[in-house]
Amino acid sequence: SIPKVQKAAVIAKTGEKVQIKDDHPVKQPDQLKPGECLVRLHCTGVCHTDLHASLGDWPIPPSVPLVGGHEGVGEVVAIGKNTMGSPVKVGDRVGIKWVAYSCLNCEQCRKGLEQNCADVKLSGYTTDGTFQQYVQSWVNIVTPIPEGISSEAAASVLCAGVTVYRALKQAGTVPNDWVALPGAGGGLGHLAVQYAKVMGLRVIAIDGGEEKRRLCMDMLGADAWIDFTETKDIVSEVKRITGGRGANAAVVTAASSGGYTQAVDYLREGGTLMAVGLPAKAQLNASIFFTVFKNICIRGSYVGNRQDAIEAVNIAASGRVKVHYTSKPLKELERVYEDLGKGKIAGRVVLTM
Ligand code: 8ID
Ligand code: ZN
Repeated sequence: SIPKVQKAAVIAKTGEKVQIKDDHPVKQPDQLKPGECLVRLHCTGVCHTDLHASLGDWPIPPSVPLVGGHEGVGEVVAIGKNTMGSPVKVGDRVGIKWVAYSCLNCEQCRKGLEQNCADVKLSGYTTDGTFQQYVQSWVNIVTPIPEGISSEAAASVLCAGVTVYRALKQAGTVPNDWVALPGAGGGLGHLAVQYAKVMGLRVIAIDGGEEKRRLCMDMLGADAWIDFTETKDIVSEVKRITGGRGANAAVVTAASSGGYTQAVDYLREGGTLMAVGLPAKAQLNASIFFTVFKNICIRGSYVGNRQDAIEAVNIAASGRVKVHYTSKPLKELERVYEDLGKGKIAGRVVLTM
């Protein structure tokens, strides 16, 4: 009972509006190759990356025509014939993340850098993603979703959660350290606030506007707030909050280069700048002198591997990290992009199918 056609949000060419179709083909079970599966989606988060894909504003262009989306949760409805040793079976609930496929056998995969696999396929970028009712995926790559968390609550953990969880793991902090989070009120950032608290860190949330302040301070338990739209000197504000010493780490999830600008200056000696946000054509501007003199580590962090996904999802399922989301129907996608572009979304939007 797999339908032949489905609802899908399709970008014909980058820079064009998404078209909502109701006659988009569904890959049929007998078309699945060994190792492939078909997932009927319950819902999908909308990441700022999907907006970058639709605009085509990154140095590496997406494949078009494209169905975007990479924060999906649904259930396996078919597995390709002759699939050996599948870790999932029909009926299992699974998540679709940014890394749709990696070979698991190349040097980078063996090192755990599945996102840098030479044959990687990216959901909603180089292969069709989750802005549709049925998505084709791979049994070894989907993320099992435990009980105790709804599909809508789990969806944005698959990209936003995994990404900030891994970046925080790599930030070289110890409990009670201060972490600054530019972008704290957005999709990635609001989960970073919570994973940072789970790791025992003290959080300086940096973002703009009253709604995001309330989210970070009253609902997520950040320790301090800086409004980047009002504060003239963010560096001295971070120093004041940290008793003059500066933050031990910064995890930048801002989708603009502005969020990066002062980080090297407000980090204390030995501090780490984790680059996560991906403003389209920006350069990282940092003082070489102070990067050296203060022993600053600048490090990029790009989504996460299967293990990062399982860890991030399990923490969310334990109830210690909650996605703050608004549900909308798939047909609202274009309007969600407009709001994301204007920085108007606190937390996440999750689309229902
Ligand atoms: O693997 C990765 N590294 C990865 C994974 C997923 C997403 C990277 N990303 C990238 C996205 O492509 C995007 O560029 O991270 C960025 C943030 O994604 P998002 O969290 O989905 O976007 P959002 O919900 O729009 O949140 C961004 C927040 O940044 C704030 C905005 O107000 C918004 O709340 N912000 C901006 I724009 N400029 C700021 C500044 N100068 C700022 N906050 C503080 N200071
Ligand atoms: Zn994403």
